[in-house]
Amino acid sequence: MILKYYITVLIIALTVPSIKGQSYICDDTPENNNGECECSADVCYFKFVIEHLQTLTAYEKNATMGSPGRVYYLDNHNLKPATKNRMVCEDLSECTETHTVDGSTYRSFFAINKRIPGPTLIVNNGATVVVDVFNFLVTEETSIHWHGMHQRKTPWMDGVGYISQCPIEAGGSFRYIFKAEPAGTFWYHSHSGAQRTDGLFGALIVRESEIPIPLPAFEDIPGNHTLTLLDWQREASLNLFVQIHSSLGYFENVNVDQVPTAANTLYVPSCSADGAEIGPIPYWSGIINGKGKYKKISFSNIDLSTFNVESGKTYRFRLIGAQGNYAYKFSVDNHNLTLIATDGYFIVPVVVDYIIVHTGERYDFLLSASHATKTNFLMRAETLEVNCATLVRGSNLQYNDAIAVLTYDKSRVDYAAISNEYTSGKKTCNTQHVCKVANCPFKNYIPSSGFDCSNLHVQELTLLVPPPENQLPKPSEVTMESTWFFNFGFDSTAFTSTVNGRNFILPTMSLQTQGDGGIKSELCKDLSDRCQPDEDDCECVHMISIGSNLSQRTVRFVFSSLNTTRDYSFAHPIHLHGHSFHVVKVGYGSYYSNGSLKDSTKDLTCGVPCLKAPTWTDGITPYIPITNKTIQKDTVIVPAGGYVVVDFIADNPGYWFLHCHIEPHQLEGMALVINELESSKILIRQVCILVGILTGQ
Ligand SMILES: *[C@@H]1O[C@H](CO)[C@@H](O)[C@H](O)[C@H]1NC(C)=O
Ligand SMILES: *[C@@H]1O[C@H](CO)[C@@H](O)[C@H](O)[C@H]1NC(C)=O
Ligand SMILES: *[C@@H]1O[C@H](CO)[C@@H](O)[C@H](O)[C@H]1NC(C)=O
Ligand SMILES: *[C@@H]1O[C@H](CO)[C@@H](O)[C@H](O)[C@H]1NC(C)=O
Ligand SMILES: *[C@@H]1O[C@H](CO)[C@@H](O)[C@H](O)[C@H]1NC(C)=O
Ligand SMILES: *[C@@H]1O[C@H](CO)[C@@H](O)[C@H](O)[C@H]1NC(C)=O
Ligand SMILES: *[C@@H]1O[C@H](CO)[C@@H](O)[C@H](O)[C@H]1NC(C)=O
Ligand SMILES: [Cu+2]
Repeated sequence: MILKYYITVLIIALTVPSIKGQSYICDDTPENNNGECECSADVCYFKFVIEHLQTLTAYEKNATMGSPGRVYYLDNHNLKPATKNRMVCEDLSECTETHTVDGSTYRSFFAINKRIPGPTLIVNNGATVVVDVFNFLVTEETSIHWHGMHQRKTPWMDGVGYISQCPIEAGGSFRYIFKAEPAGTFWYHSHSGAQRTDGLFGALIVRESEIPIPLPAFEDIPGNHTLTLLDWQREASLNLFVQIHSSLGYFENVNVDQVPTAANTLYVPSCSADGAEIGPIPYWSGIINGKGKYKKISFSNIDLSTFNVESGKTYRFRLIGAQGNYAYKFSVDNHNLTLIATDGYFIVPVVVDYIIVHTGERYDFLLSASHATKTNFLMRAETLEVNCATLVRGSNLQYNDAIAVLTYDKSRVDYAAISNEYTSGKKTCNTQHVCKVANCPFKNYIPSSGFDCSNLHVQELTLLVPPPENQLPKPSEVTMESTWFFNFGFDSTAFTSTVNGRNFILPTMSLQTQGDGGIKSELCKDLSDRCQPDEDDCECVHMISIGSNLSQRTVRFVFSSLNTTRDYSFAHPIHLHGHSFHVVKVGYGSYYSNGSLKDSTKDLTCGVPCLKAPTWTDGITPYIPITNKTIQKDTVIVPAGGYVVVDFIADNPGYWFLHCHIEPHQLEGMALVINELESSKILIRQVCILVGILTGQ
């Protein structure tokens, strides 16, 4: 057994040439760097160069660190230099691309190969993906997580700093090697600090070996029709997070825009239709594939991402939720969306008007380009925000969106037409024409809203391709011993983000590669009680172990968002690394007739405050059926006041991160580690070191 592992690793290591002299599909040289890296080989080599750049700035292509750049702004869709005093980059073609981002906000971002977001990697199902990451940041460490990849037999390639690897220090490099599995729409992003929200991410598309027959024929051009959604902030994350935790905001009246000057008006949350809180970081702007429009910038002075189609054809589009904070409700003016996949699994197609995408989730849809005359259409990702007091999306919120252009005319985007469409072309949703919304994070909208979630909740979508019966979890195997409850909330003493009352802190060394032997004192494991009964401080390395006696057996996680101590509630998108779980049940709280949440679910019980794992209220493990159509995902929204039950088979040894994908929540401690099948730990550790030696890491 051990020998088999060593031989496998040895073969991998020996077949992978060294970094030096490697020729890559993609790197940061201009000729290789068009933002789309497609590879159809069995082994695909990519190179990522990570550095800090400034928006609206051009740099010399051969500039060394510290060289000046030149600041530009958009004027009637042309870049105009804002600084006269710098002689560099007079000729834009001599320089790096100028990233206008939201057309307004001058700030730093993380670039991969000088891009925001990073390149779209496209590989075949089952390919070996090799990515050499060079950290050219001045001070910060980084790591890259391959969101949704199962990393079977390679848990140390999962890219979570201090959990699956030592982070890549400034100036350092690291080679990721993993198998592209499963197939579908995935993405990669930094799992160090909040770098992801500053642009350190990109799409990872794994082409299916075959498209299931029941789907209609469609064009699948992932390099052209993948949309990453990101809510964009005025400041880089570091400033932002410092501000959230300070009583005084640092905003001054900068000429770009009027911003609130009174600190206490800065972080007033908005709500979703069920009255649950959204925020607290106020919405600034949104970008799709790195481009968007800050609301105060005119349509003549922006550059939007553009997606080309030809009339008469049907296309596959892929939506990737890369947001830091806000869920988006996505639609395309004058077009229906046929939802066909989520998180890498085809579903029985459903036709909808809107798809809600929270951070970490992916949705694929088909779009029929059926129009003959009109050529420019808006693609909109709107926040779910309404005013908390009225539950109506008032005028103060109506521009809280991220937009892009769908065009039938390759030759040009008509920004004047788009400007007009922005205000007049939006879908009409009312009691006469009710708009269908997929993936609602609550039970439903009220009928008068014109929106309807019925039969389109995530647990109501069904798999198109049934997995073999022997790969399905077995509900009859589920007992108290194989069920874990995780309440995501703000019930710690300091009302910060926790799971079961515990603020997760990173261990001092990487669990996967160094083992947990040295950090026993930092661990908290007993979920039946407060983590430190005698102290207020509940920070710890929160880890639970799925013991080897559950190997190949069904494990159940119950994610909840119970609001027990404060008069507010929150929907959390929860992501588990290393698995695609089956969403067997979603439970909701109770609601008033105005749609607002009345109370949390009564199916679960926890203390007040909830500082430990909840339990089933009646003390009995419910039998929850599963079928071979039950949806599979790796990220799922837990409704405010409700819960989600997910089942999976414990068959992937490793230390897997489980966390809320809202970045400030995750960083404050709404996270924990799953040590799956502990028995393989020592084996994995040795193999890991061996890989390191052989690949020169
Ligand atoms: C590269 O740098 C040199 C000076 O080091 C400069 O003369 C040259 O113009 C630069 N080339 C480009 C393409 O920016
Ligand atoms: C993708 O878009 C580019 C730019 O619009 C276009 O040149 C290319 O032909 C498109 N690819 C396919 C396969 O249609
Ligand atoms: C969208 O779907 C609805 C209901 O199936 C249909 O009535 C409508 O014509 C479709 N609209 C477009 C633009 O295809
Ligand atoms: C919704 O209805 C409940 C019960 O009537 C009321 O207490 C609550 O204030 C209402 N919420 C809003 C936002 O109108
Ligand atoms: C899926 O379940 C149905 C109903 O139980 C069964 O008829 C079918 O054979 C199953 N499919 C597979 C692939 O196991
Ligand atoms: C697995 O073993 C642990 C202790 O080694 C025990 O606490 C747990 O109940 C066992 N689980 C099952 C499902 O038997
Ligand atoms: C839970 O949230 C709802 C909606 O915000 C609120 O009405 C209720 O009072 C909260 N419950 C507690 C115990 O705070
Ligand atoms: Cu959260």
